[in-house]
Order: sequence, then C-alpha cells, then structure tokens
Amino acid sequence: MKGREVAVLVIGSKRAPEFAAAVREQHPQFGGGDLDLRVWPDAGRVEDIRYALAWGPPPGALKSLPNLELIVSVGAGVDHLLKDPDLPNVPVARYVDPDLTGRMAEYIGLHVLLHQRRMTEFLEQQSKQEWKYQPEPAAHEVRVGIMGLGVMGAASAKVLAAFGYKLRGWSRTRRSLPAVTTFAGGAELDAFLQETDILACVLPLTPETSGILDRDLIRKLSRSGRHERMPGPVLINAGRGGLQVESDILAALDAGELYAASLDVFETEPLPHESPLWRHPRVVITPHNAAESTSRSIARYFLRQIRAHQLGESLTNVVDRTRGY
Ligand code: NDP
Ligand code: OXD
Repeated sequence: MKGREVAVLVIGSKRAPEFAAAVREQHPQFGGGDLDLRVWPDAGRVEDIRYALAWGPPPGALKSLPNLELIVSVGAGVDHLLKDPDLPNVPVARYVDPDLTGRMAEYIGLHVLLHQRRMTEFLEQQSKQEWKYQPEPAAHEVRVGIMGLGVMGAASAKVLAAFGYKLRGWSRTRRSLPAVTTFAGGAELDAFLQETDILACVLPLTPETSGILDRDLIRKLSRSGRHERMPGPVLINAGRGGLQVESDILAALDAGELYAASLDVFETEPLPHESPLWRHPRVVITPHNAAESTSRSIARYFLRQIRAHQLGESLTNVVDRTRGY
C-alpha cells in the first residue's frame, strides 16, 4: 500500500470503532503508511473510498460509494450484505480465519457434549439440590449430523471425531471428509436426518435454506435405533436465525419430538424478552457469539485482502452471488 493513499470505510457493525482502531494499528505491518480510514456515517468524500469492511450496512449505503472496488464481510456469513438490493456489483470477500473457525468448532463440540451428557437436566437438578443419576450414552453410541460441510462444518467434524461420535454430514454438493458419512442435496436430506441423533447446523442463510429447520425436518430426525440413553433428538443451530422456525422448535420440544436445543442465532436478534425459548429448561441460548472473532484478526484479514487486490493477486473467499454464500 506504500506511496499511494487508500481510503477505506468501516461500516455497519456496533464494533466499527474497534475494527477501525485495529485496522489503524495493524496497517504498518502491511507495507504502508498511507491509509485514510473512515467510519460510517462519517464517510467524507465518498468518491475516495475504494474498500469497505462491512457488517449489516444500512441498505443502499454501499451504493453511495461510486468508486468502491471490494467489500470485505466482517462475518463468514454474507446474508447481511446480499439482502441489500442495491449492493454494488463488486467482489464480496467473506471472512475466513482460523480464529473464527476454531471458535465455531469449540461451540459445536461444547454443545454436542453438553446434550449427550444430559447437562441441561443436571443443571436443573442442581438448582433443586437434587442428586440423581441419569443414564448417558457414550460418544461412540451417538450419531451427530452436521448440516453444512464448509469451513465451519469441516472443523466441527474434526473436533467431534476426536471424541468418537459417529458423524454424518449434509451439503449442497457431494463432500468427502475423513470419518464422516456424507449426504448431498435435497434428494438425500431425509436419509441424512434419519441417521442423526444430534443435529448441528452451520448452514449459510440463502433462499434455499431459509426456514429449513422446521417441524417437518425435526420429525424426520432419528427416532428408531437410537441408543436408549439418549432421550430424544437434539438441535444445535449456529448458522443463522432465518434457518429456524422458532414456533416449530417450541412445539416439537413440547410434544417430545425434540429433547433439547442449543440456539446461538434467532429469527429476531436480540431474542425478544417475551420469547418462551428463554425460559425452556432444555434450551440453551447464546447471544450470536458461537464464533465472535477478535477485531485484530478481522483487521488483519481486511488488510491482507486489500493488499492482494492492490497487487493484482487473486482474491480469496469471494462469494458466489448466485449461490448466495
Ligand atoms: P461455507 O461456505 O464454507 O460452507 C457452507 C456449507 O453449507 C457448504 O458445505 C455448502 O455446500 C452448504 N450449503 C449451502 N447451501 C446449501 C443447501 N441449499 N443445501 C445443502 N447444503 C448447503 O461457510 P462456513 O462454513 O464458513 O459458514 C457457514 C455459516 O455459518 C455462515 O454462512 C454463517 O451463517 C454461519 N456462521 C455463524 C457464526 C456464529 O457466530 N453464529 C460464525 C461464523 C459463521 P457445498 O459444500 O456444496 O458448497
Ligand atoms: C459470521 C457470524 O457469519 O459471526 O461470521 O455470524
């Protein structure tokens, strides 16, 4: 970046000032002192801006930057950008970094273990000072089905394999992963669900996946041949809230079709106070932080992408807009 001033904009996230500070701090390591850093809404002369680091920008805001060359998403998911009908026709690079991936693998590993070991029941017992044994299956007796076998799904599978879970995976196109029996596309979804005791979803939100986690899907989860110590199927969703139908999840929990759930993402975020999900004894709620990356890692990634673009190198992790992820 040396010798030529480049104007960049950080836009959309509540963490924008934090990201901007990290970009400023990291910038010297990327070969240049000439950086004109702006934070929305103080965009200054919009014609100057060539690069944007964005999370959920106000619709139409990016369109107001006539010389924009690249958008870098603060997240791995890009639904927050693609939903803008006026999104400029420039490359969108999504965030892919070991810091983010490692955190997601931790989250999925933690919540699969939590439900397999019936921890929601033990915590409820603890609140009543109740000392009571519950039969628990061993990891090797439980089948975990991972929806989405991309960066997040593959890293989660690796962690789960170390515990000995029987792994199943589902993706749009056929994937091959060590120790995972894989299924592809709509035609193989039911077969995948029938072999799943704990469903861990790390799908992106696209027109095809919107609302996929509904009652119909839950009812197709394994109900036969399941180990007797696993009281029922479990749903873990760390993809996006738009994937799930919350009224269906609650109805399935109440009907005993679903034993428990861990939800990190919601139809409306923050989850409204009146949602019964907050109070369900076998639902674990986290505030969309399954993988909350550091501003330092995000800034480094943004600067790396800018540098590659300026050097004419090919960009990595560019979103395919027709696929929607
Ligand atoms: P990738 O693009 O690497 O992987 C996406 C996976 O989903 C691929 O395996 C893809 O199939 C599959 N997929 C997409 N559409 C369909 C479909 N219609 N049917 C079946 N499978 C489908 O994304 P990442 O793994 O990096 O991230 C996944 C998502 O996780 C993000 O989009 C984001 O929403 C969420 N996320 C949430 C975080 C949180 O804190 N809660 C943090 C980070 C990510 P194929 O392999 O065939 O392309
Ligand atoms: C992401 C997220 O998509 O944090 O990276 O949700």
